[in-house]
Amino acid sequence: MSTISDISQCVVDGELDEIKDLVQKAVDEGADVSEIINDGLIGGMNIVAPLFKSGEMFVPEVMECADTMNEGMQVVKPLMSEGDVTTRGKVIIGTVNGDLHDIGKNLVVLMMESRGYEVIDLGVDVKEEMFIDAINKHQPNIVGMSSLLTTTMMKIDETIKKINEAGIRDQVKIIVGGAPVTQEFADEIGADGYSDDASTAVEICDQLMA
Ligand code: B1M
Repeated sequence: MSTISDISQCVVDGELDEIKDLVQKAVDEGADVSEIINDGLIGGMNIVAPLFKSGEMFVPEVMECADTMNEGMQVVKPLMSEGDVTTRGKVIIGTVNGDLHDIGKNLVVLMMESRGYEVIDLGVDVKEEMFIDAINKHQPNIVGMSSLLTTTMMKIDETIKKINEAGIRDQVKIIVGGAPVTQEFADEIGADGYSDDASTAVEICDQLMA
């Protein structure tokens, strides 16, 4: 097995203690930084994503894989130049106003970053105006909103209405998700995409970007 596939396997296995040495080994062997990132580190997460989707991997394991990928990135980050990672598009994402749940949203962020999206994570309890300010500032292709409470679900609707009122709705595609959110609700409030899991969220983004 090559060092690159060892790196990818190391991410899949979530071997946090081993990844830095392996990435350094690949660097010492003269591997391209882009190859280490895209085929090794991101490659590993690309194996993890469908396993998570099919229920063969669970949240804590996926978190370990992501931590391992991020740890490996620390070695190559200082060596990176423009073009080493292909950017698929820019996404801003947040958990809506009044809602502090971020485990699912963080998984979505992780999967998006692993797929090559530039993600600006606004965090939790993101007020409607903060989404609007972020759209104006970062000019994203996609806006993602997460909600875990039936009470905050309506904040997604309110945020979309405010984005409409601000006259910037046609600048972005909107994807929504979170445990109480359904496809019917997404359609009702005029979102462009909905997903009930992190892997499908990325597939929806790919479709929205096509
Ligand atoms: Co709270 N909580 N919680 N909670 N919490 C729930 C959601 C609840 C269902 C528990 C219950 O009562 N059975 C319930 C909501 C009931 C309802 O509204 N119908 C609830 C409640 C009531 C509350 C509080 C009000 C409790 C209280 O204080 N009385 C309070 C509210 C605080 C607030 O937000 N203002 C509260 C607080 C908390 C903690 C802080 C303790 C903690 C959150 C910690 C954190 O996130 N950092 C917490 C937790 C952990 C949960 C449960 C147990 C787990 C949620 C979770 O992380 N799931 C949850 C019960 C449950 O779901 N079984 C519960 C794992 C995660 C991977 O799944 O978030 O669904 P999920 O994300 C998935 C998909 O939904 C999707 O992809 C993800 C990955 O596959 N997805 C997206 C998510 N966002 C997406 C966005 C997308 C696309 C897909 O596009 C943008």
